[in-house]
Amino acid sequence: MLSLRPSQCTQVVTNMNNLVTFCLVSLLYQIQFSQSLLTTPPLPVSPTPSYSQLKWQRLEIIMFFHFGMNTFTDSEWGTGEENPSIFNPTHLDTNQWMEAAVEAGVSLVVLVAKHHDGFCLWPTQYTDHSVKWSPWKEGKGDVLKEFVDAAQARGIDAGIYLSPWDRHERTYGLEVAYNEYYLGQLHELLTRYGSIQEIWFDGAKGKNATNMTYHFQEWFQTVKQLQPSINIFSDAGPDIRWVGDEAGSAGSTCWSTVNHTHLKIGDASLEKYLNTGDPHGTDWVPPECDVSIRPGWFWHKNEAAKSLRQLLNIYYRSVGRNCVLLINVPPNSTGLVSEADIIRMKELHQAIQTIFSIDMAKGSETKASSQRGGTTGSFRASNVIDGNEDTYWAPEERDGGDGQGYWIELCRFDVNTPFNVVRLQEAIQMGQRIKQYEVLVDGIVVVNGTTVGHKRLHRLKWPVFGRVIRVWIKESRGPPLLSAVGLHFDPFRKG
Ligand code: FUL
Repeated sequence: MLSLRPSQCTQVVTNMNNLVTFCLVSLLYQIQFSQSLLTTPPLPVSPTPSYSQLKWQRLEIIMFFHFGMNTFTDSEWGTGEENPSIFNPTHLDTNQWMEAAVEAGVSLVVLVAKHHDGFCLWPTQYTDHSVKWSPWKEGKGDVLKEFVDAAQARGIDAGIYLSPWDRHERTYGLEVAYNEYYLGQLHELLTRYGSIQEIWFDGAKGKNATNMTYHFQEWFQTVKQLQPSINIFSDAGPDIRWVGDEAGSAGSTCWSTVNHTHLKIGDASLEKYLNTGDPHGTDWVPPECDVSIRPGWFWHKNEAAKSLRQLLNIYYRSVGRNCVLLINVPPNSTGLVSEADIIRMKELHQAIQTIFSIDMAKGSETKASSQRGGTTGSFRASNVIDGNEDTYWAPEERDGGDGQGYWIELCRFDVNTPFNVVRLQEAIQMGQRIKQYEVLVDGIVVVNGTTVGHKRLHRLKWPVFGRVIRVWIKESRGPPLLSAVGLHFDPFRKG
């Protein structure tokens, strides 16, 4: 008789006889199953993401380009009094910028078309404070057009940042006139350059800035009329929210949901709320973590890129906490991205691939507290290791009713390969549900977590050699739906 300890896998086919029996039984089962009806999917738990939000979330890393007057004046916030004659990038090459994006495996790039100093990188018809009045290409250039064309040539989507705070524009402070001015610029940006996938409304404003009421609702309405599939970013969404800091770090509890009525653009007291979201939130407004590869947002001669180690930490605290990471790589005053920054982005991409291309959960035997539709149905436990984000494990509705929660277990055949990263992913198309969980390896708790969302990465202090991995979901909004459980080895992790 074969006796198995709990930490051993239970389904081992040892000889030919067993194999033949197994095949026959599965064939009979399949015949019977093919005649039965398919189990329906569970109901989603509201709120849920839109198509554009879901597409954006799966990008995971996107890129920001801060380039403009500040690049030439060595500042971060210009005064608005700079002369357009200063803007003269002798080697501007947006194709080279896109190399940085390609090397980083990024497929959405966002350009700062106008920063707080009001200087416009496209030849707007509403002010003379633009590239049209600069020596660059004798005033015939359009940085935004070159940016969008270079992106498109590589299948990369484009986004735009247009600062509401404008220190140059003389109508700033006049409610109707400035709101109309801003709307006029939005029209230019969203009708001249093809499809734009993201737009940034920055709430930043100097302490002594002129008082001004922005008509955000009218602006947002116009944006959606002109670009229906765009995602609008601001402190308050409506599609993407600011994460509440500029360090690229989300809360270790991070909900994609918030209560829209609690939010106000430019209100610094909301930073904590934005950082963690709201389990009772009525609106799906996931966070984006913006951070610069260098200390400043704009290029400065004496600044250098963050180390790979720092960037990896940022990755774990952003993408690994249910966010999209928006990383800024600022072109220099010649109009090129520094080679060192391109190399660093490439290193980051390669490091992420090194860590996550091998999944030690693959091939495990799976079981769960229950499986909606049974072990061969569409919601079986093995969906968490099939490499497909669209399939997921769903427990039975009645499961979890005993107050013990829900669990799923992976039994690894190869215990000689250690892992030090646990990856969990929820099927967020059905709503974000998980509130509290533990991960146990051979009965020992190695992770205590709260939210999961699109992706939750846990870096363990030490490599672990274990056979049975249990994800035990203790609290959730309805039955938890897991689309992935991954086990990886991070060689960059010291410990
Ligand atoms: C902030 C701005 O003030 C910074 O200059 C930068 O553009 C950053 C992304 O947003 O609010």
